[in-house]
Amino acid sequence: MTADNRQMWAELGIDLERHDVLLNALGPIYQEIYLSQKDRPKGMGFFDFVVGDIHGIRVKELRQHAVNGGKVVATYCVFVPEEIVWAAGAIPVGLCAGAQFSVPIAEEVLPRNTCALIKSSFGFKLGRICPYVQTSHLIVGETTCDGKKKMFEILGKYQPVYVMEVPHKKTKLSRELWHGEVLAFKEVIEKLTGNAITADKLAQAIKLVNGRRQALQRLSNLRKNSPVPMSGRDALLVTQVSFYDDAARCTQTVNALCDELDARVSAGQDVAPLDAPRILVSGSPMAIPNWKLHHLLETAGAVVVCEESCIGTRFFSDLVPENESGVEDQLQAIAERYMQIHCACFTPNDERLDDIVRLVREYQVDGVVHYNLQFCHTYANEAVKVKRALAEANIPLLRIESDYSEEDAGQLRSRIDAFLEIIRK
Ligand code: BJ8
Repeated sequence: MTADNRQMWAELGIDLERHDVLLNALGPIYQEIYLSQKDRPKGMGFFDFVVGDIHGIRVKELRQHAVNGGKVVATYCVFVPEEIVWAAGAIPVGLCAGAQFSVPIAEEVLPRNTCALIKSSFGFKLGRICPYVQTSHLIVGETTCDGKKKMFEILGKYQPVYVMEVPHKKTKLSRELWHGEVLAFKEVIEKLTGNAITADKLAQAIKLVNGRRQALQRLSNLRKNSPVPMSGRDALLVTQVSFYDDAARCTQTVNALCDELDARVSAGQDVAPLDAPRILVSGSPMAIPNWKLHHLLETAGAVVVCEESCIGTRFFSDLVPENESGVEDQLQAIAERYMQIHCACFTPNDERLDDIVRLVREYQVDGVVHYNLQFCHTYANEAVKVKRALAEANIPLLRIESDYSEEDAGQLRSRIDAFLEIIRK
């Protein structure tokens, strides 16, 4: 914790006392979950460094961007089309909302029976403990679920918030609505930055974001190998960091990591015994530093090989076509690409069921763990259909509902042990 950083946080209005408690708690947790792993790829060193200075270097870069007249746009959902933000010369940053630390602060205002992701993100603002929130000029919310959309109304009292309307069906009418939302968002960002979004700028931005998606796809594909060349925890961390790191640098570091993993695969180097149960985690996203489930699974002897989630395949699976030439067609292509995200806020959302079964086959998965945050009604209800689909395909399933606290860790561990026992038979 440098004096330099402390001064920056003070200037950003951070509650330094609270913030110290948060950072001091993060170190030992990271040591236990990440640094204690054996035979990690060397390329993970970069991500360890980023987490080690989680509120330092990147925040400085964003502030420098602001000093140079640029804007920072914060988001909470993979539905917000970041290409538009980049194309206007602004920087998008996916806000972390995975810490229990900020939950009690949020509960001073929000109902307790709200999902942890919503409470955590709101608590970071209310408690003034996140320098990314403090650095951002605009927070972009969305109407994906009721809890989020009502929280954004309250958040708007503390910081400028713009909310995009994400439709809840995938009909022609809904797609038209979403297309209109994407057009409106372009105007909002142009007004915020004072920069016009041209076809050239948009083409560059599409390429930039696609490049990062392709790097993450490459990483994900490497996890299809048996033996698997990296742990699920490490893969989760890489995706989490990619939400707020610079996109070009992220593409570079992830590709460098993949080069190393290629060599590991050729050498047959593993991170888990060949007979370790291969797990697909599906459901609610896990914002940084929510590493609980992966840690429990992998310390119980399993290895997580894929996440059907917004910190997994839903984030990077689809690219925006790069062959459109005018702004209008590019925006249409962007809108279409985002409508391929199969979030449980949609009804019906059977494409997600197909995805899960397909991913089980592609990643040689032995069992699925369906994860939903407590009080998340969309994922909890959709789990009923996931259960049916997996039963039909004869794929073992464990349903887990949890929050960010450690209170249920013992109980979860017992359930995970029992599930792995069944898979091993
Ligand atoms: S596209 S998954 S990132 S909305 S867990 S806040 S749904 S009550 S996070 Fe999500 Fe976008 Fe969908 Fe992905 Fe509400 Fe559920 Fe909480 Fe959720």
